[in-house]
Amino acid sequence: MNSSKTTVADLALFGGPPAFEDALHVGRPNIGSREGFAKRLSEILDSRWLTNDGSNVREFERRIAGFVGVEHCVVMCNATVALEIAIRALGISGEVIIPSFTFIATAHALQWQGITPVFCDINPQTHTLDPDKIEEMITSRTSGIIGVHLWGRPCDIDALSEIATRHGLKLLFDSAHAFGCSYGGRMIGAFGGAEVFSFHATKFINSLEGGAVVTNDGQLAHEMRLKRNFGFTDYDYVESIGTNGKMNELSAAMGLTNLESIDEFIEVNRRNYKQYAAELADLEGITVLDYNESEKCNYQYVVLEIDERKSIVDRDQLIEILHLENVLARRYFYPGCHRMAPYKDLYPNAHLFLPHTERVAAQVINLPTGEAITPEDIRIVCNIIHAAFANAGEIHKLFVEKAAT
Ligand code: T4K
Repeated sequence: MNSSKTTVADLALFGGPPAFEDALHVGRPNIGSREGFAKRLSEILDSRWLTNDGSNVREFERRIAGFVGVEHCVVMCNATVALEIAIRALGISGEVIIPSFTFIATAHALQWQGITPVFCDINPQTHTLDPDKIEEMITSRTSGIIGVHLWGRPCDIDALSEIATRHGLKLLFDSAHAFGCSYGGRMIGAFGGAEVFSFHATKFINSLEGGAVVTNDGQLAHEMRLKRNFGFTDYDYVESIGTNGKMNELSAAMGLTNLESIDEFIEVNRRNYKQYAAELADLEGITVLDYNESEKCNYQYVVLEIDERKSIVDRDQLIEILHLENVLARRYFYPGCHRMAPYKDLYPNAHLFLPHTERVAAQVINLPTGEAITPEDIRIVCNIIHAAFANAGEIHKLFVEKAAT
């Protein structure tokens, strides 16, 4: 292990010992009070009520709705199924406009049920749907828009709402990253027809696996509850088509426990983000994506943009350098949904409309954060990046040699 790197020989790329013995992951779960979770777990086992609208699920729904300031919350087994159910309950069909620069689940939730995702470009500054590009993608088959609050940074909700209203389209938000964030002083969750949160293990508030749809539309919430449980309204009466989207009691107990630590998790994420931003501030061509701190932010992603026109080390070289040091930085959401199966074959020309998506997807790196990462870990990660920049000439030569062999 070598936690301070200066010369080229110090880098694992050139045979030096890796900076970390154990891998540093992006997405290490935050874990709240172990005693609190153990107590809830014991109560669940005593009650022998393990799933299907149990008391922890109901309490989790009440807490989320109260926190966000909406009337209804329907928790589900994960956000992908929550998206699928929300899409069906909203009556979305035909074509739906979404960004390609998102996790694949946003697109799959549509395609899975025979709805065509139409990929729209992003604004390269915000990384979210570019409202100026949406209208040219609307056809007679378009029934909705799904905006994604990527990295917890809200879409231009006002512009999207205006376009959706003017064209009579349903507006749904994939808010998987944006629990605890606000837009114009209102919590994310209160916008559009509905919004979907993820509580996957890698999210800053996790319920092991889990998701939720929040809405102020009572009828929509009722339909989603039915669809979450096969369409049952009574023991042997099915009112509509449905699936199994239920959250179990253990997940809800984990979610409730973690929700009690939300302020601490945000504070740790904020501290980590500030440290990365400060330690990488002087590197030409690298930007740590910022948050609008006049709003509430969860700071759950530390996102670097490597501008290939200015940086002396490129994105993929830096990823390889970090991985060899046991820092498992990620390229979320490379290469964009439009370049993944099945979309790359279904819509082979999509890239022609997505120049900003293509460029941003080739520039982004996500660094480890959350409560599993210490200030010393961050110092070491930043030291590796500084050492890579200080030795860029040698690194460049090595990559050229590697490419030639
Ligand atoms: N919409 C958007 C915009 C999303 O980002 C997501 C999910 C969704 C919708 C759908 O939400 P869910 O249906 O998942 O609720 C991860 C997550 O699986 C996914 O939830 C997340 N977004 C996406 C951004 O990241 P992977 O393939 O990177 O996950 P995985 O399981 O490989 O975990 C990443 C790393 O985290 C691992 O390398 C190690 C670490 N890890 C992971 C788990 C599960 C741990 O240390 N402990 C763990 O328990 O997609």
